[in-house]
Amino acid sequence: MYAWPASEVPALPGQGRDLRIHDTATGGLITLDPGPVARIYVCGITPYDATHLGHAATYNAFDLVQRVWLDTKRQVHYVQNVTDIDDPLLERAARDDIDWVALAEKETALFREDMTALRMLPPKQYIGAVEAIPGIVPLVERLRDAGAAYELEGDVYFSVEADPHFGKVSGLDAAAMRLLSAERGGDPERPGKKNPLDPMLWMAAREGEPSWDGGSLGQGRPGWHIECVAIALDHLGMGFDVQGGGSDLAFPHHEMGASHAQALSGEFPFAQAYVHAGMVALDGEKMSKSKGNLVFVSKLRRDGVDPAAIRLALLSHHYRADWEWTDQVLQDALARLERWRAAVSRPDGPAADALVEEIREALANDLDAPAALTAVDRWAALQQEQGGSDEGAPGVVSRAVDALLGVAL
Ligand code: 5CA
Ligand code: ZN
Repeated sequence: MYAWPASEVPALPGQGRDLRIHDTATGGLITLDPGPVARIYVCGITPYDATHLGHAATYNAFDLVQRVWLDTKRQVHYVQNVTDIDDPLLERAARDDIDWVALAEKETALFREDMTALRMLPPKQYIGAVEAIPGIVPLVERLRDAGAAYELEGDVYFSVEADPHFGKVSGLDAAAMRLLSAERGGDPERPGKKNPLDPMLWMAAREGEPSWDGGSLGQGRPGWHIECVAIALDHLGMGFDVQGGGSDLAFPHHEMGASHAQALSGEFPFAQAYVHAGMVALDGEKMSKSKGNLVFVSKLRRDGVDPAAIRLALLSHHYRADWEWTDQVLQDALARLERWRAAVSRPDGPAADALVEEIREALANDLDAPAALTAVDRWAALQQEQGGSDEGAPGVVSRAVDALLGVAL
């Protein structure tokens, strides 16, 4: 699948810092040590509805990871998927009496436009679940042949016991896992499973649902976790630097994905760090397509809201915090954007080298975007109150804000 166009990332004087980031598996901050090509996999959307601000906040966090790495003069190998076949997509298509393929294409196209408008750097590979099926089937066959998967009435399940490291991503106990599994696409109540937590790898064709040739697995479609594993292993390999997504993916999705990959390869870990963004809420509840309490990026854009202000609104919260979208959040971002634009539109200003270092330091410290915004606020206030005589400074600030925060002034 094609992704979306990259906005330019201006070069900055000096050199960025290595990223220290919170890893869900160890429960603390770790300093990543990527090679010359840093590798990141970020879980993509299930395209049955438009991109809401919760999605945008999560992709914003991982866009910052990319920008910090680029600033250290590394290349970034970024891979993202699109879950373009799954139950919610089929259910929504049936509800609205439309073709599920057309629905997925329409919402994926809108997502690309939203990402472009928000200046999110695109993945190098943007891969749909459907196009990944030929790579998924042999992985499921291998797991089955190694005894790490078993058949139940034509469906194939992964046996969580096959991975000695199972549980290390989320650190949850069995009872908590069972609750979340039921909530998030698992089927712990199904009779006949070896362990109630075992997730599906391959679902045998169901009457009236789309299915694909699964070789020795028979006609069917892939489970959710193996989709991301197949795509990540194909393009990044084991031990890549960051596995990213919202905190609702830590269990079961990233836990199961890590176990699939570790059972397949015999290696540990699947990813060096599991990084999770907090949940954005509206009216006191997590914004979610199933609840329908959504603010869409595309709707704000249609209403004429500058995407740079939407981005500033996202940046004004730490990525790990759960926070609430309110109109005030957007009003504050619009006011900030106006102040910053006024400050950089002058021909000269207060020296900016220290500011660039402050933004770098803030982002390298577990992506502390709010601290970076405060630093720019201070420079803009100084500009407003005292001005300055450094001719290059406004240009340096607008390039730094673009390169490191993805905000075009
Ligand atoms: N296709 C799968 C991942 S393989 C999926 O979870 N799709 S999604 O469309 O439901 O979510 C896409 C991303 O947005 C995920 O990382 C998810 O954790 C994140 N996300 C969903 N809702 C919110 C929210 N309210 N706040 C923050 N992030 C969210
Ligand atoms: Zn995923």
